[in-house]
Amino acid sequence: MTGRAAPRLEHHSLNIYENIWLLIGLLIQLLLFVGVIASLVSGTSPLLSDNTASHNHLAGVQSGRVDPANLQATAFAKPGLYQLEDGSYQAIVVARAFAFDPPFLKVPAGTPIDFHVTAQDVVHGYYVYGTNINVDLMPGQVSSFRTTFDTPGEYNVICYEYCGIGHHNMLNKIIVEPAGTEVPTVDAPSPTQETQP
Ligand SMILES: [Cu+2]
Repeated sequence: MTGRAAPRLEHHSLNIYENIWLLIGLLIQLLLFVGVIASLVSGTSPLLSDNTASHNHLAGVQSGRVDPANLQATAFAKPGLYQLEDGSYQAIVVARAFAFDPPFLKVPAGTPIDFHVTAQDVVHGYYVYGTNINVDLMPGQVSSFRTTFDTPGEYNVICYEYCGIGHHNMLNKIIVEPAGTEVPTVDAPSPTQETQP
């Protein structure tokens, strides 16, 4: 008696496997398509949203970009914490080799704060230790996010992108004061107001 050949799959069952495989591929494509559309509609796509974190227009910022060589003419001329007319807070931060400006930031707890951070010279990072805030800073690109510190205390900020010989010294602090404490703000026109050059 001769050994039986391994059972061969019928032609029609092969077809079924192919169809299942094709269906998986189509589902992945559909998911990607829906994801892209949802991202466009919700405005989470960073290239298409124009500083939507605060829905405020920052002076000198066009499509999320500033001229890093001329920050003096933009909202980044005077970094620090601002309180806007509606009472909300806005933090303006500039990173340059090898320091952050302002050197530390005092903010109140329990209040949403709109951060707008940019780099002046090379790529830096803005990582607030112990939180999920970790933002890449490209020269001239404005990184915006809104956050609320619930727990008062000191939060260390470190540059998270190697930026040169002084990178390890690029430290900063966010001091979160108990809710209701008055914090110093920049005594200057709000950076959301257009300034005449
Ligand atoms: Cu660095």
